[in-house]
Amino acid sequence: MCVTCGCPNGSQATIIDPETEEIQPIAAGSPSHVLPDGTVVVHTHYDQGHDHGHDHGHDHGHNHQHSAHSHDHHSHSSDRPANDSAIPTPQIHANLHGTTVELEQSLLAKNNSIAAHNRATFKSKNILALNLVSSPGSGKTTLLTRTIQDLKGEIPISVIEGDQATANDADRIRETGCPVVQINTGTGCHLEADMIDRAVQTLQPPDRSIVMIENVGNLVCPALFDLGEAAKVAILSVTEGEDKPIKYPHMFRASQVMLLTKIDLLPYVPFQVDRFLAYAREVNPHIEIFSVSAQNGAGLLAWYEWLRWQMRSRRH
Ligand SMILES: Nc1nc2c(ncn2[C@@H]2O[C@H](COP(=O)(O)OP(=O)(O)OP(=O)(O)O)[C@@H](O)[C@H]2O)c(=O)[nH]1
Ligand SMILES: [Zn+2]
Ligand SMILES: [Zn+2]
Ligand SMILES: [Zn+2]
Repeated sequence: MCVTCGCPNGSQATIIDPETEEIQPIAAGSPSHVLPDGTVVVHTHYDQGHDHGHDHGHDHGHNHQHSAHSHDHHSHSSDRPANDSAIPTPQIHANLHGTTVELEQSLLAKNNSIAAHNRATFKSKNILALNLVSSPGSGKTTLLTRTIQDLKGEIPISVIEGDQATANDADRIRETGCPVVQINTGTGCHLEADMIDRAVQTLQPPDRSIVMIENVGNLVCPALFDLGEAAKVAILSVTEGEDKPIKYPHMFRASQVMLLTKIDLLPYVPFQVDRFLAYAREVNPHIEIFSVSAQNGAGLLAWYEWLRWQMRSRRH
């Protein structure tokens, strides 16, 4: 479950290898329970396929029990319709019992430990992993395909594509000849560290390469989840308005780099670059900003220089 928006992500996440067209479920981050003491228990029911009521006997190998836990959800929820079965149970628990804080801590702690494992893997192979975060449609995939083409033969790049559904972006990346896996998060609004772990096992990126992770288009939830990347790279296009950094400060604070994209459209949209830079530095004085157009190539050399410099500083 996403601790920000409460969406029951993870339960339908899949990983797709476009080369083999093999689709596999990603098991972690699945149905979770908040026990009366606030402990969160997360486990997977992939091959169970059953509806997760609380009155079933847990005969499939969990290490927790629900005996102290037989309250009627509906008795608490006078503000909800009686047929609220679509609302995820852990969310109801957290709302009713004020355990949101524990839930957040437990889920993020689990994610962070897998992220640390990913980071160690990347470090041991001198891999630069970048987590591209933005609103939907800011131009992430277009920027990636152009970057891959322009740096071909110089720096090996592979891509982990995150979207709720379809393999469209992975197909676009694959056309450039770049190794790619697609992660479909189903109802989920962001990628999590365990998904990256699985994707890296499939991709097997070479030493001294770049792994670009295109996160699900969403300026809120991906800010919370460390994937083990070296840096989050926020992407904002000039059609979105210059005040996004102050409206979504967490995302811009969590990012070390920002690309202002689609600058070829500046003559046609009311976007004040100076004001945008001031807002961005207000929320994150250290953020590095590159203004680019993946369409006409403006500004891309500075972005490539940054990537080269990051790769050089990784050598040991
Ligand atoms: N004018 C202009 N259009 C661009 C540029 N970059 C991307 N676009 C267009 O913006 C639209 C969205 O681009 P994508 O690359 O699919 O954006 P995305 O961030 O990958 O989208 P999601 O994966 O759906 O979040 C497409 O129509 C692109 O052609 C650019 O630099 N200039
Ligand atoms: Zn969310
Ligand atoms: Zn429960
Ligand atoms: Zn995309």
